[in-house]
Amino acid sequence: MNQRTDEEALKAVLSTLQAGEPTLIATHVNPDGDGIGAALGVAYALRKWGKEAVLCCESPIPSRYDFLEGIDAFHTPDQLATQSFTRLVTVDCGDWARIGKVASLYRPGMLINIDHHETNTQFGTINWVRPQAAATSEMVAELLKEGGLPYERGVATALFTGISVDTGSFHYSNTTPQTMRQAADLLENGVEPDVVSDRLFDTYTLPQFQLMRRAFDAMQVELESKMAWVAIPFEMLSACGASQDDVEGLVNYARGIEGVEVGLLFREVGSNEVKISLRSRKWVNVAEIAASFGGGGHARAAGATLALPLSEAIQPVLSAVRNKVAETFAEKAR
Ligand SMILES: [Mn+2]
Repeated sequence: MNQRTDEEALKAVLSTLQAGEPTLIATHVNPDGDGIGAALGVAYALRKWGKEAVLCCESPIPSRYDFLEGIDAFHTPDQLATQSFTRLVTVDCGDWARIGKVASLYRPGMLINIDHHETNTQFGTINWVRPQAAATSEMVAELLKEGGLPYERGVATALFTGISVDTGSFHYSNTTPQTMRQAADLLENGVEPDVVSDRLFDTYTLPQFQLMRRAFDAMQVELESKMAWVAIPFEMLSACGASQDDVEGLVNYARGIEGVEVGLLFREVGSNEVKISLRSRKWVNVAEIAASFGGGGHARAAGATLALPLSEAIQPVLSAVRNKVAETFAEKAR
């Protein structure tokens, strides 16, 4: 496969989207604001060009994104089971497995992979992968501009939401001048930043609050290994009436403790399935740790899924993190 430059990839995505129909647009399982915002952005572009766009995600869309225009257009693969598509756009998916059951709707034809994960496996027919982008939504915002489309308030809000989520409200090191310029462009088109941040960062449900209480209590801090971690068994969720989605932000509190370099969260999702989320403060490349367990992500935020019971998943991951922290700081001291 020929390697396109970033600009060539953007142009190829643009001309391919404008040419064909209908197109299935998918984001990853357990979707986040970036995948959702980027998907809504691509759907908006296709509709503006008079093309049919169908949105799909294996998991339900978390209710906190209800305020986004067009959010009801997301289908589950089951709802589309009688259909198939030869054109597919994946957004914010580092590898093919991330779209989960949506894959069953695709008959190989044209696969456009738009993503910003450094670990992206280039699984598309056209791969537009830009690791230096803070968010896939940032890339899609550029795609719209390049395609000559206006940022209507609804789509601007969706894309701003995506950028906001992946930068932790413009906190993280991935926030570049380009990110800010792109966000500013969106703000000029009617985005209400207070509404977005209230929904994303400053509101939690009562079950979510109960879960935070318990998770904080269970958090283990190992300052010698510059790590804090917590395991969320099923029972903890059900006791609080919380959902899997409510677990998402907890790992940031682990990393937030002074002296901690890596925050780590284990989440039991099945009797033989554990998700791990990793966050680092400044030095440790957690994407490498995640990759060693079959996952991926970014240097400061990554994750993986382990086919093990919770009790067996914890020790190997803790060892890997301890080793990586020790190695990173030994190198740094050299
Ligand atoms: Mn993203």
